[in-house]
Amino acid sequence: MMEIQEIEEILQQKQNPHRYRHTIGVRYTSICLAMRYGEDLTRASYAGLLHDCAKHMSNEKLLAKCCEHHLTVSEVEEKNPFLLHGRVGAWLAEHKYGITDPEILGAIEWHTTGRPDMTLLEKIVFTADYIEPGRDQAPNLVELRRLAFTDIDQAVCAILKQTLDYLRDQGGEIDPATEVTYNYYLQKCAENTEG
Ligand code: DGI
Ligand code: FE
Ligand code: FE
Repeated sequence: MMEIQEIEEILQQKQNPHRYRHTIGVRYTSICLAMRYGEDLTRASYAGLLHDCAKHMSNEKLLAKCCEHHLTVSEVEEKNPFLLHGRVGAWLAEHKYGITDPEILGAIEWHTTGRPDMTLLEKIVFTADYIEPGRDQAPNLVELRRLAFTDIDQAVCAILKQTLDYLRDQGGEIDPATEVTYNYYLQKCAENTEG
């Protein structure tokens, strides 16, 4: 596994200053959530730092990487290849940055759509990506940031709802993974409040 500092130097070269600041924001927000929920801080640090390590790639390059390395591409992903930056990022994390921990790789792979029954680390990176301090566009950030440190399942659910609302409003094509994940966490949170 490559040292954190070495990965930081590589990503700073590859990413524009805005994206790199987001990357560092997600790294530290993931660490904070790991402190809150009892996840390993080093794993959170690597997963947060590497989550967008394929974000600088063009749509063509993402599709080419998937083809080259035999990574799955769904119909929706073929039409919206930016959705693949998590899967390609997980591949890079393993083969270029030497990450072997499957949970770190999963947190990178699933950070955009989420997936039902995420691991704690996956929920941490998914949430940190949305609430890191540099984010300022999404609605309800004050409430979401509070919720993230109160009940992470509810935070995941609220983030997915806002993402789906945003996509419907903008006419973005909804990946079934996003919808399935939302329904899963909606039901999970309803069960919890029923006691
Ligand atoms: O890579 P980042 O910009 O930091 O964040 P991200 O990986 O969560 O990607 C954010 C974008 O992904 C945001 O514009 C919403 C979009 N997204 C999430 N789920 C879906 C989606 N876009 C489409 N078309 N369909 C989805 O299901
Ligand atoms: Fe991303
Ligand atoms: Fe991100």
